[in-house]
Order: sequence, then C-alpha cells, then structure tokens
Amino acid sequence: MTAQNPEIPMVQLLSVDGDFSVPKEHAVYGELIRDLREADFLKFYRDMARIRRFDNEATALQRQGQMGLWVPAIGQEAAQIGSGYGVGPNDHIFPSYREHGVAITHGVDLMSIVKMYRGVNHGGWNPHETRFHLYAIVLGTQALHATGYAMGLNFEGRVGTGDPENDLAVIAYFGDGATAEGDISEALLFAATTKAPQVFFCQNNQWAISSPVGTQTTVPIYKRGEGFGVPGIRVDGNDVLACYAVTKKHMDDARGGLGPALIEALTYRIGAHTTSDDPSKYRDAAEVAYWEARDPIVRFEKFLRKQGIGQDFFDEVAIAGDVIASEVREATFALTEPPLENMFDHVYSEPHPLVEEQKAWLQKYESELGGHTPTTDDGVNYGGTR
Ligand SMILES: Cc1ncc(C[n+]2csc(CCOP(=O)(O)OP(=O)(O)O)c2C)c(N)n1
Repeated sequence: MTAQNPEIPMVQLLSVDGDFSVPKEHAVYGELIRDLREADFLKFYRDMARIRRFDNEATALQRQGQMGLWVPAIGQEAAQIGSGYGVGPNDHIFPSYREHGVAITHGVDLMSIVKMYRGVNHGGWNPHETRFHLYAIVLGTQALHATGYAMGLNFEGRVGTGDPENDLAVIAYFGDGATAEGDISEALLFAATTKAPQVFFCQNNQWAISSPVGTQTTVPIYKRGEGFGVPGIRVDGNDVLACYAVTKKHMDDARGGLGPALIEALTYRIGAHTTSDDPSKYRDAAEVAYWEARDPIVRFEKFLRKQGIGQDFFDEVAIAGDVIASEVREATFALTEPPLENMFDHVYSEPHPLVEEQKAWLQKYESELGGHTPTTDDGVNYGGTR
C-alpha cells in the first residue's frame, strides 16, 4: 500500500457501504448536504456514470487510432463531480489535464475534450464562456495562473462584498506529483500573502505516473500549505458528498474574503496514467483491488438505493451512457483535419510580422510538397498533431 496513513482524519460523510453520517467535528459540512434535494443527488450520480462511460469510450477510441493520447480519470469521479458542483456558477476553474468530470459540471462539451486530445484544436473550449480554463499540461502552472487571477479579483474589489453577483473565487486542480513543483509552493505563498480568494484542490490519486506519492512528500499533502499560511483539510476523495461539501464551504469562504485553503482529496487512479502507460509494471494488483473495492460510483449507488432510488433510475442512466458513447464515437469519426496554418492563429491577439512570416514560409513549403497529410509511423491519420 502507498504511504497514505489511513488513520489521518479526513472528512467522510458516506461510508464505503453508502451510509450517510456526519461526525460532530464536521457538522459544518453536513449542513451543506442537508440543503441538497434528491434531484441534486441524482445529478451527481448521472454525471459520475456519464463521465466513466465517456472515459471508457475515449480509451477505446484512442486504441483505435482516433486520438493521439487519452488521459483516463477512472476512480476520481467523486472528487471531480463533487468538487465541480461545489464551485459557484461564476467562479473560475484552472484544471490540469485529467479534469473531465469537473469540466462537465461547468458545461464543457465532451467532444471539446476529445478534439483537444486528438490535437485538432487549440485547447478545446472557450474559457470565457465556461469559466473552465484550458487544460494545463505543464504541471503546476495552472495553480499560479489561478493565483494571479485571484489576486486580480482582490484588486478589483470582487471579493467579500456579500453581493453574490459581484463576489468570485477561483479553484486550481492539480495532482500529488505536481505538489513537488515549485509553482505550487509559489502559488501557495502568493495566495497566502495576498489573501487571495483561491482554493487549491489536490487530487491525491497516489501516483505520479510511476512515482508513488511517498516520493513527493513526507507529510500529508493537506499540511503542505501550513508553512505558507494556507490552512488545509483532507477529504475522502471517493465520497462525492464530502467532496461537494468541503469544496463548497472553502469556495464560499474564499469568495467571502477569508483567504485561500488547500483541500487534499484522497483518491486513487484506478486506470493507467495515460494510454501510453502500463501501471501493472510498477504497482501491485492487490493495491488496485483494494481501491476498486472503494469505487466511488458503487459507493454512491449504495447510498441512493438506501434512499429508495429504484432500479429504473440505474437502468435509465446505463442507457443514457450507451447513447453518449455512440454519439461521441460517431462525432469522433466525423472529425476533419484542420488546416495546418491554424497553429499560427491566436499566438497574438493582433497580427504579428514574425508569425505572418512563418505562416507564409510554411504555406510555400507545403505547396512545394503538393499538400501534406500528417500520419504516424504506422500510417494512421491522427488529424494533425501528436
Ligand atoms: C513541469 C512538468 N514536468 C514533468 C511533466 C511530465 N509529467 C506529466 S504527468 C506527470 C505526473 C503527474 O502526476 P500528478 O501531479 O500526481 O498528477 P496525475 O497525473 O496523477 O493526475 C509528469 C511527471 C510535465 N507535464 N510537466
């Protein structure tokens, strides 16, 4: 087992068997669940199931040469859907590259994510519309982007006025491995010293590709903010209700002017790091089995059944998943290759002479070759970039 000290207290509202209870010391989080209605619970379940079905389909599509790479989030659905719904509708989200579940809670279209991993667009979606910023591949950078954004909110008086139309907060998502990057430490420091309205949300899925979390830190991740002045809390990342409540509480606090917080969601990456990875080379089957038995979707299903939700609902969700999968599949097959010149767009907001010169050079070069169809060594057309 990776060094996770399961005895460290964490916020858990749902037992592995799906029983809901609120420990006295976590009453503040339990209250937030009591404000939810049955429709909210069903929405949480639908989205966790939807994103898993999508994830499996995307993995298959990658295996069939339709995408350069896929990054599965299997096992992390509760951390992502719960926290995503804990973020306010006007708040800004700065994700890493695995946050497909968070993305759908803020209206990002699934095909935008597919296109991004196929390499046929510049990132996938419009962050101005969704407030869900583009995926960051360079580990930890997004935490600093988020801190800069949050500092700007402070400067502009968008924090702590009590006006829900005015006040905002930001959340940055990153992994346990990213905490070893200087960017995360710098972001924690600036957020603390400026009292920025920012939540740091670490999905501790216990592996950074083949490096176990014990190589990134010797103290629990939620304590890593303390030295900078950022209080931390650990939540059961496989408990969708706890993830929702903890995120909501600390986003509300940040928006209200109480400053930043660090949330560590303890979860597990059940699948591979990416489709280029084979985790059986570096981790024990017993460890994976331990976490599969704590599957976040199964846990929430048990809770819903105990609330009296019948089989019809689960059947309906399964059918909806098949429909989504076939829609994504057909839409992926229908994707066309973008013009090569697109790579020069959006480098600057205004035309730039150097970029124009490079674009003209490429066009001339391509025309000399009589057009260009990018393929991989095995002849598969991945639609532009790899
Ligand atoms: C600055 C930087 N260094 C290295 C990499 C290569 N890299 C990509 S993902 C990854 C592991 C990240 O692990 P973690 O932060 O735990 O997130 P997870 O992938 O598990 O969600 C590494 C080292 C990178 N993308 N950026």
